[in-house]
Amino acid sequence: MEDKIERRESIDIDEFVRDFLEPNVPVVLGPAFTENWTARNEWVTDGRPNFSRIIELYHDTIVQVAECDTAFFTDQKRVEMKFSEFVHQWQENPQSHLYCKDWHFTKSNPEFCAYTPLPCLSDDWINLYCDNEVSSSDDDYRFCYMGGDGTWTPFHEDVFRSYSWSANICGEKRWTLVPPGQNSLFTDSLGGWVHNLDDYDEQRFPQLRFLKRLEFVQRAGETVFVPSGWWHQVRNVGDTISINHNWANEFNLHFLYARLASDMAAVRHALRDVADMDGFEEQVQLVLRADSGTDYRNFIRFLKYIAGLYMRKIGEPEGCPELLQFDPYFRTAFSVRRALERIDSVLGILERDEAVLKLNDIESDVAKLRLQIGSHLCRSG
Ligand SMILES: O=C(O)CCC(=O)C(=O)O
Ligand SMILES: [Fe+2]
Repeated sequence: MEDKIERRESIDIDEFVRDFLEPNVPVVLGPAFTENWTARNEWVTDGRPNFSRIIELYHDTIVQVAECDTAFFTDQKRVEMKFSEFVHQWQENPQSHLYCKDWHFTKSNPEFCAYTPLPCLSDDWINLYCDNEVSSSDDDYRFCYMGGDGTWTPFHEDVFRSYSWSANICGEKRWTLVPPGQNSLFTDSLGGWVHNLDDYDEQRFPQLRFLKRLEFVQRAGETVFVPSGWWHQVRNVGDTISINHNWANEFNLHFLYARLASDMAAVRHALRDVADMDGFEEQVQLVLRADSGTDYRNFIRFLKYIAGLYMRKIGEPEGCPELLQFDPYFRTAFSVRRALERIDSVLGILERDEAVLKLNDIESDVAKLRLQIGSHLCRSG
């Protein structure tokens, strides 16, 4: 395992797929990729946040603010407040380590276009699905993070085991990224994991010192690609603003499925004493949805939606407007086939998954979708 993060100042889509998506390894992309972003030009003056401009854009929006010094289960204590109040408290009392996180800021002011995702990071099925198929208008995976020196995010793996990318608008972040396959080193006998890699109980995590990690600094303007299943911890140096997305496509679909399946096994195990009751399978899905943010039905709906777009694209290459926003140029006929083949391969595993076999409606959905994909692939081959 290399102990240095790769950095690239320029990259095309095929190189990004070959060097980072397919092998599932991280990279830092240089500041030139974001130099034209409105956020970088309007939100920063002399390397520091331009608060009056940002408050003008978002003042009364309610944001979630973490108190970084107070752990709360696996996260930090969170409170809600107006954005302008958050900035006021941050400036008045930087030692309080308040960190505005997971803020769906594009929903707070849809007219203002702060950024455009980098081409190599824009093939994003999660936000495509949320924009077009999810009824709650709040739901997307586009976020802004803002906080002063010493604010930080505890050790975690991203939602659904998705990818993330994180672009620094100003300030610096110190990242620790942990290559997959080492969970036993940071997990205790009860399944809890370490909160802070820089300050932990050695009795509880005696193996943690053996953890292989990649440590690096992300500077203003740089974008970090975080691969699927790489746990990470992040600490801000100076006043820091960043924009990030969670995202997925055919290259990490199997990670998303594996995460869902293992979350479901855990729920099944937790509910094992009532396994005989009527409606047990539905109960498992309900708890899964509450714990993991999704369930099998939603995952299959997601696959069906994305596969539907690509099947349409095979039939009418110019005729799929939803896709244009996400892949204006790089879905060649070859990569459309690849997307469908990989969706089909996950569906093939799902077909034999215990949960699918027990939920009849899903079982027939999966079978139908596989037939449809199969016939489109035949026609296009
Ligand atoms: O910047 C942070 O504090 C956390 C970012 C993060 O966890 C991510 O981009 O996945
Ligand atoms: Fe993360």
